[in-house]
Amino acid sequence: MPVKTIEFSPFTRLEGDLRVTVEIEDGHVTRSFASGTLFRGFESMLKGRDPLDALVITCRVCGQCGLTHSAASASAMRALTGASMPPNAFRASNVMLAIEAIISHLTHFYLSLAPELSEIPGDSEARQRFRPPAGRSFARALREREELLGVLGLFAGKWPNSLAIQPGGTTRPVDASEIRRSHGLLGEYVSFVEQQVIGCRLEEWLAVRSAADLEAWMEVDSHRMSDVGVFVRLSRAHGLDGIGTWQARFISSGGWPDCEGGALTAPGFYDGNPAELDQAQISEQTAWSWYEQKEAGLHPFDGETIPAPERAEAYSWAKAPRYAGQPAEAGPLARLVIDGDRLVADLMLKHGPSAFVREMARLHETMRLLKRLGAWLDEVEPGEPFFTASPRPMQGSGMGLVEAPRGILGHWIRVADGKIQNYQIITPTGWNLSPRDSGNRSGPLEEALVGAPIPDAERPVALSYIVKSFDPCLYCTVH
Ligand code: NFE
Repeated sequence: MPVKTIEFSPFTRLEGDLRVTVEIEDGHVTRSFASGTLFRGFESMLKGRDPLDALVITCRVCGQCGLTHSAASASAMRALTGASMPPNAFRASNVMLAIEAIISHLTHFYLSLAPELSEIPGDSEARQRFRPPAGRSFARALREREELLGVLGLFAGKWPNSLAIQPGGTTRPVDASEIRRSHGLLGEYVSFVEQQVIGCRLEEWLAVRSAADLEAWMEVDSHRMSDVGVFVRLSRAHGLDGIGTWQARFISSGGWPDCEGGALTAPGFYDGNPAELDQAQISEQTAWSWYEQKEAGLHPFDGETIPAPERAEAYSWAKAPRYAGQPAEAGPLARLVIDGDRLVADLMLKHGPSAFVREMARLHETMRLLKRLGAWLDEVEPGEPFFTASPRPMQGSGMGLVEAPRGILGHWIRVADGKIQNYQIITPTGWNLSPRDSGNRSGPLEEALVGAPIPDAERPVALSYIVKSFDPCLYCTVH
């Protein structure tokens, strides 16, 4: 059989400019290439500026995860100056970052993945629920976002492009009545999730701890007829549990840190076994990217962003992040595997890191975060400080690692004489949609696509499910 090449671009307009090219032989993908096709140059525009400008500029890298960029930038500057945040700032940041993740996860589900499921021929249930704009689940999910955005309004002042997160803490202290109001709004949102998304109480969902528990959960009518229930049924019927796997190497910086040095999810690197994360092992390569090439990968403190659009062998504006020279996957699946979450670990054992398990991890994490949000709200102490004045960053370097909705996000800053000398950003989708490196190793998505069944090149649904399971954001990736 001859090799057939198909190319998709733009893939989704929701999350930036992505082109995916696959070669198909005997109805299966044999090679794939993921390209970020739009360069913007955030790292270049930061050079020479006041370090605090980075807070204002980097939160605009993306409309979906801007608070997380602020948090990474603020954390890098704290590392540089030795500043600290009061306990309330940890709690308030976690409230904001958790809401950003929940909104991102469910927006992805309802605006990106579910519309794809609604196109499955002959499934009227999926169509009536998920097809935009009139699908009943789709329409309600969009409306209900307002409740959580209301809590963000109280904690962040506005969203997106909020400046609430600063090196010294958060700039919008909340009082007791605002916390009560936040509980009310959160309660409304949780009711929606319990009624429509999972068809049961959050606690009941969180008691699902294995693939066998999930089977039992699916036996109950209200569960099976919830949006997650319908997703599980469709995934099984249409093979999402058997596509999109790869070697399963994961990275996480640990998400939602507390003031005692712990975090809601543990940091680590997983390559069959969990290991400690050593940030010194992170580098970026540009062998196949439209940038000037350095032989070895550069650690981001020494990273360079010098566009070289004339390089004929290159195919992406994304660089290739590597951990100890290896590609690694970021995101809810990575976080929960590294954290030892029982449901996700068991699903991985049964189905591998497939499109189904990747999406299940995202939905499961949404429930975990919703449950934790109420506790963080209770831990905020009105009247206590949210902010400590911190020195201006004048000299030195700092790194901020944060878990964004799509996984590990790093900002690295070097400052001399009060001006930014170098600023480098590595985003989660940068890890996931990495192009090849100098050893010709593909990134996680490129590997996950190999082997995908494409019986009909006019309708390559498997390809779409696999790409979407990574919830890619190309705005972030290329920045
Ligand atoms: Ni543009 Fe982002 C998240 C970051 S993606 S959404 O999550 O950083 O890589």
